[in-house]
Amino acid sequence: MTASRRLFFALALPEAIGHQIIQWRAEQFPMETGRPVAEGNLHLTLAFLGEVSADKERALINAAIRLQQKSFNFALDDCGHWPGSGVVWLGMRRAPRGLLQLAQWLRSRAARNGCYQSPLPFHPHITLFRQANNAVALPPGTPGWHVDTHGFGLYASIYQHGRTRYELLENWPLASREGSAPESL
Ligand code: 3AM
Repeated sequence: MTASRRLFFALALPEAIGHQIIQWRAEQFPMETGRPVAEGNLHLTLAFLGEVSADKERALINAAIRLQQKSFNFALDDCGHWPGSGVVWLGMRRAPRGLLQLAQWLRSRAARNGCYQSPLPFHPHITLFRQANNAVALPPGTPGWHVDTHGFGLYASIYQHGRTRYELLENWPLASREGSAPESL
């Protein structure tokens, strides 16, 4: 019997943008802000699934395969601090409908498969720091990175040797938009 794994659905960031975000973070925030998220771990969570058995994981993969959702894009033009959870995040002032639909769909499939879903509204974000428990001076703006999203993935969160790393287990493309430019990332 395979042990359960801690899973979540997420969007990865294009490597070049991840790199720019890390540079910008180093320029804009003092070291003592909190525990910085490693470049390779930057992601936008769509649905957190918790500890999932192998059977449930298969059911969720089979559901994700059938998803019909068009690709979308967004600008990372917002930044904030949630003192309660100690998270400093990068996000967007206006989330595109495609992103909200995708997250809603995955969350409802997760709930149907018995994965507890938080009743809090979905606020799409990329965590930059954790354990940011003191006041944080936020930068006046962000460079507004433009992200084209063409797919999403299922990730396992693995805690090993005092570190968390995320392993991509499966990924799925999103359908191209009518008249959209070919993949540019
Ligand atoms: O990086 P963010 O915050 O977007 O916070 C965790 C991370 O997302 C979130 O799942 C992602 C991968 O670990 N997460 C962890 N535990 C959670 C929980 N109990 C959770 N989200 C909701 N409920």
